[in-house]
Amino acid sequence: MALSPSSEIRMQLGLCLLPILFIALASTAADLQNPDFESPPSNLPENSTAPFELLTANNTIPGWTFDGTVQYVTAGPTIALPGNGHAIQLGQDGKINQTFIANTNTMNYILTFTLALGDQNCSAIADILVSAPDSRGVFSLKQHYGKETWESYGHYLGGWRDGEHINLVIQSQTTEPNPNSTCWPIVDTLLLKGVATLDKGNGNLLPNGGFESGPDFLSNSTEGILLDPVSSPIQSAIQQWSVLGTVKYIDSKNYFVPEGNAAIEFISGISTGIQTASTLTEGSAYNLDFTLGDANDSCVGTFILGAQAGSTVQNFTLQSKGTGSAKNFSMTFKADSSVTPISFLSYSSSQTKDGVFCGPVVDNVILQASYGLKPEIPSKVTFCWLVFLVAILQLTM
Ligand SMILES: *[C@@H]1O[C@H](CO)[C@@H](O)[C@H](O)[C@H]1NC(C)=O
Ligand SMILES: *[C@@H]1O[C@H](CO)[C@@H](O)[C@H](O)[C@H]1NC(C)=O
Ligand SMILES: *[C@@H]1O[C@H](CO)[C@@H](O)[C@H](O)[C@H]1NC(C)=O
Ligand SMILES: *[C@@H]1O[C@H](CO)[C@@H](O)[C@H](O)[C@H]1NC(C)=O
Ligand SMILES: *[C@@H]1O[C@H](CO)[C@@H](O)[C@H](O)[C@H]1NC(C)=O
Ligand SMILES: *[C@@H]1O[C@H](CO)[C@@H](O)[C@H](O)[C@H]1NC(C)=O
Ligand SMILES: *[C@@H]1O[C@H](CO)[C@@H](O)[C@H](O)[C@H]1NC(C)=O
Ligand SMILES: *[C@@H]1O[C@H](CO)[C@@H](O)[C@H](O)[C@H]1NC(C)=O
Ligand SMILES: *[C@@H]1O[C@H](CO)[C@@H](O)[C@H](O)[C@H]1NC(C)=O
Ligand SMILES: [Ca+2]
Repeated sequence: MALSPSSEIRMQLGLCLLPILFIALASTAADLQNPDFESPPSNLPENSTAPFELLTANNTIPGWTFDGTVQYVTAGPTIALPGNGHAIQLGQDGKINQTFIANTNTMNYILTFTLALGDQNCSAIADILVSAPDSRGVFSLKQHYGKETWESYGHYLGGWRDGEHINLVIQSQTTEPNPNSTCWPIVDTLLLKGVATLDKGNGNLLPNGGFESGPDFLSNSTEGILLDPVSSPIQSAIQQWSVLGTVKYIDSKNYFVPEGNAAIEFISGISTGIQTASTLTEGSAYNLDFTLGDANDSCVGTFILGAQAGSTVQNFTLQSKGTGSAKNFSMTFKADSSVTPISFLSYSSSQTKDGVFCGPVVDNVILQASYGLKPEIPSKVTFCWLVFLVAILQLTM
């Protein structure tokens, strides 16, 4: 099933890449202070080599306020961290917080952070609650997907106006009564990314169809970023897509990515997927094009991917050798309602020889009206400037 989209649009898109790149650079967020805890707390015992230092009223963590049982962690033989440096363990009622100021150029904030466990010998694992005004997310390391003892997560934090003071609070949470038999989570390397509200208008009816707008990647990590289930496409770390099961946001630096810098790998087995919705003209025909691939992460097997648009459902298959492959597919459907849900679901469950959970990669999702002829579009230059101006308007709103 070959993809045959208008090459005219492709060319137009190529011409637009420059202004889009500029916008991406313009939308970096207000940074967090001491996001990786490499600036040590004040008044630590001199020359300490202990992996855990309990912080007291005599200590302060640069950039952060803390409360409850909080320990300063130094990576070593027993505790691995992504940057091999320092982190914070949130024990019983442990809590840290920092206030950042939302800035002009961005509307939505996406957080990347890493969780590790200091002790594997426990009957219960405490959760981490990440909260900000009108926003909360609960995470835990109960399920490991990767090969490291830590995992990085992406989380949609919220959207705020210029100048608003946002108090980011991270705290431990458990129902286990005995703190001694609880494994307390360690938090490290927080990255805050601001993204402008996305818009369609580049020949694709789906915003973020290439998954380029998502959480920031850690410079030192080869592990990708986990995205837990999220039912709202608005409150999703991959903007405009809700998540079913757990998916991995993968970067082209460490994985095979079919298009651009990022793609989605469905890792948590059967019924893992992503979903969005588009307002279409009822009764009209549309093409849904996408790339199905493998991430070059030794994930061998038969990948079966179900694509659904409204009531049209079709399965697509890829034989993966796990060495980085991609195939373009296309599905034509008639919109049976104006708001049409569009989803991709995995029907396969895979693990590498090392026990790393893996699966099909989806990227480059393009939804277009199916005229059989090329759609009418303005001249190249006008088209690019329109994309650019719309984006600028969004940024300055
Ligand atoms: C800490 O180490 C420095 C040099 O490494 C040494 O001069 C100092 O006496 C040590 N302090 C303590 C309390 O051991
Ligand atoms: C804080 O430091 C003072 C002086 O070194 C000490 O007397 C006190 O016990 C310390 N407080 C805590 C909570 O560790
Ligand atoms: C990346 O890792 C190297 C070696 O482990 C370390 O020296 C460096 O500080 C790390 N960089 C960051 C940004 O964590
Ligand atoms: C942490 O939150 C408290 C209120 O709960 C606030 O007073 C304090 O300033 C916050 N700390 C930082 C560093 O923002
Ligand atoms: C793990 O916990 C059990 C029961 O509390 C204890 O007997 C054992 O010594 C612990 N092992 C380690 C390595 O701490
Ligand atoms: C937890 O352990 C500490 C020392 O290891 C002990 O003093 C305390 O009583 C224990 N708490 C509970 C609830 O078992
Ligand atoms: C797609 O494949 C799955 C698993 O083999 C099957 O359960 C489902 O019915 C198939 N759907 C279609 C539309 O063929
Ligand atoms: C897959 O990864 C290997 C290194 O692990 C690399 O040499 C190869 O070029 C990659 N293949 C693709 C298609 O990216
Ligand atoms: C899939 O289509 C994209 C354009 O949408 C193209 O750039 C890419 O080369 C195609 N990939 C394959 C494997 O055919
Ligand atoms: Ca992409």
